[in-house]
Amino acid sequence: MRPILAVSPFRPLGGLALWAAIAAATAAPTARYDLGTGRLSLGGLALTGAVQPACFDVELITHTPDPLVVELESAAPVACPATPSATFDVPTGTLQIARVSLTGGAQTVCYTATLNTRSTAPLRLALSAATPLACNPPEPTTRRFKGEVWADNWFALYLGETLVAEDSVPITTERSFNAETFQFEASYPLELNFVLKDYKQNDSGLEYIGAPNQQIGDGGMIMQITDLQTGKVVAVSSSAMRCTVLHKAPLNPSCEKDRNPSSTCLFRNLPEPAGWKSPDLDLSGWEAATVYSAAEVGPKEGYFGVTWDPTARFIWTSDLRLDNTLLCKLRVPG
Ligand SMILES: [Ca+2]
Ligand SMILES: [Ca+2]
Repeated sequence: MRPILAVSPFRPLGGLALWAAIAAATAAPTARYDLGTGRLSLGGLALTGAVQPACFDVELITHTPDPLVVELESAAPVACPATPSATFDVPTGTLQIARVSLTGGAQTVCYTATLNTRSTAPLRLALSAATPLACNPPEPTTRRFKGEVWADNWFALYLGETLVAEDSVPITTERSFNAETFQFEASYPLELNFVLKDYKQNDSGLEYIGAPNQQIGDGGMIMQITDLQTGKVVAVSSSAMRCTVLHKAPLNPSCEKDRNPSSTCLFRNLPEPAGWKSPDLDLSGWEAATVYSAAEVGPKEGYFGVTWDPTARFIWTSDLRLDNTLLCKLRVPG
């Protein structure tokens, strides 16, 4: 089925209310015509030629297939984007759609389209021209985000494969408790990939070796990501994160007070799985992050300087003490 059909008599619109009803535009420049339902959705139509530009999201419904006549079903005012996907020129009564995708057929087809007004009550449009286009998806919109992370003892955050932030205190520091606040540019979806490390003096998994307080240290992490365009927290640490353990020690916790724990404590240390930062990674072998209370983690310096969203929780894998190096992933659809 071709979307277009005949050149229809041109007839400009009369009243401001009607132009306003049809003029429209949104930030995502995509118009869609669904063959199955006959709906033409203009996610961004700008009114031009008026004293003041006005923008709307518009929904039109097909009336007859030949020539294609559509009627305005709804129109909602929206903010005017810099480059609207569709424009309605008030003096000429011409509706131009930069890109309309035809769905509901065997395959999606895209066109640029021009429609002329046919009648005013209810508003009807007849498609007078359409040019096939490649169906390229719209460019993702880049936004600015703020990240806040408190880790016992160290973290690195990758956005996909790209390092975004790293704990400023090296993991070789025995007592390192600090929060990091940082900003980064990204577009949804966000693929958050964390490396988390609890401090250990060596592969024994112990800290303060040889001192009276020689012990098995524990971990913990809390984080939140804020979309600075909306001011909303869009990601937090929770059981929605999926994690896997790379370094675990001691496997025999009874070695904790041994005089030579570096010899007697057993450990397991796995390499990072190939491609673990990929959004397509099979997470079936990864565990859901375990949520811990503040009392269990015992947050220290840095944690108290951040206003945490109530949904942000302390997480780690299932063993706060023996699991020393983790990888954790979270996808934020946006
Ligand atoms: Ca530990
Ligand atoms: Ca620790």
